[in-house]
Amino acid sequence: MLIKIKQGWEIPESRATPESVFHNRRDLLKAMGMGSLLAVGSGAAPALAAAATADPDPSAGLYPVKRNETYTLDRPITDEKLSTTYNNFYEYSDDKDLADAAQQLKIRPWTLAIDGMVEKPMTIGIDDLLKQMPLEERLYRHRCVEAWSMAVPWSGFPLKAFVAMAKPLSGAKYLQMTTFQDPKMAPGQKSFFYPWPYIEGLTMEEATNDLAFLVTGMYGHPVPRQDGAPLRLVTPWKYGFKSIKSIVKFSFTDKRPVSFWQKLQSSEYGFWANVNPEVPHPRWSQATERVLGTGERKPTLMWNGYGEHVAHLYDGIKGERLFT
Ligand SMILES: Nc1nc2c(c(=O)[nH]1)N[C@H]1C(S)=C(S)[C@@H](COP(=O)(O)O)O[C@H]1N2
Ligand SMILES: [Mo]
Repeated sequence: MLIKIKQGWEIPESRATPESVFHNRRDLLKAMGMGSLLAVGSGAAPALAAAATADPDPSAGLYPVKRNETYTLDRPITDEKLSTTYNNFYEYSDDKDLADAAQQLKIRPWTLAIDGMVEKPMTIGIDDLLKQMPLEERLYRHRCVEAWSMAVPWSGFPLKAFVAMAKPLSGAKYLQMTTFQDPKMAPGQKSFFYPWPYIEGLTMEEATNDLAFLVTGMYGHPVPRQDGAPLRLVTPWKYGFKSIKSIVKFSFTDKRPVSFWQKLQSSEYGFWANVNPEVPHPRWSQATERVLGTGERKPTLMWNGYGEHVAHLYDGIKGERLFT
């Protein structure tokens, strides 16, 4: 068998991911015959079988929901077929083409834990939560740190409505969110290379900003597994990796969370990760973005175009890496 190790300059733009350094390392391990140590990916056949048998989503009857017209786009909505087949979800693959593999994700029963600095820790089932929360649709731009973008009609509810229900104590400064961990239904988690589970965090001011949105649907349907069913975050003024998928735990804390990507590569990924076209990633520019499905490159907007809603959150913060 011929194994070709890709050189950095041979990696096409679509693979200029935050993780391309790690791809190179993986390729090297594979070439050394140590690929089994990595144990990523289940292969296409089992994934397709899982797709055929995935249970239907019991929340389907809730959608479509009424659009909140406050949030408007400067570009067409990305084709649903594209945004649901070009994904980042490392629990399933480090390639974009993971929608079939993600059908292994079992989305019921699905229980959320709320713990840490709250009046009373609790758990709540996703369907009980859906009954209580004010569902609406919002059109948001979605900008990955890899410099591609989409425009998506998400359905869900403001994170601040969830925070109000959770009743955090006044000393809570951050909200830490955690993805499920179960290598049996997420083969990517068999890789010891990544610091599972996926974790993300926001300050309480960010979490209670109007824009922060918990997503349970998209394009008028329940959110598909590959996009983070049954519940994922969307913070459109930040790079996409902040938008943690398939959340199982919300922890209120006075300690700043250290996220998955930060643990892996803190020289490139930090806590804030706000979109700024003038601050390049260490390995590429953030000045423009590839608008998926259009063949077009557009200048990237400061705060991804959401400055009127969020710029003030950062007024008092000096000397921190707000944009990486
Ligand atoms: N649990 C988890 N959440 C995640 C990721 C992931 O690998 N695992 N990838 C992040 C990244 S890098 C991006 S760009 C977005 C992608 O969301 P989408 O596939 O719905 O476009 O999800 C984010 N949330
Ligand atoms: Mo991303």
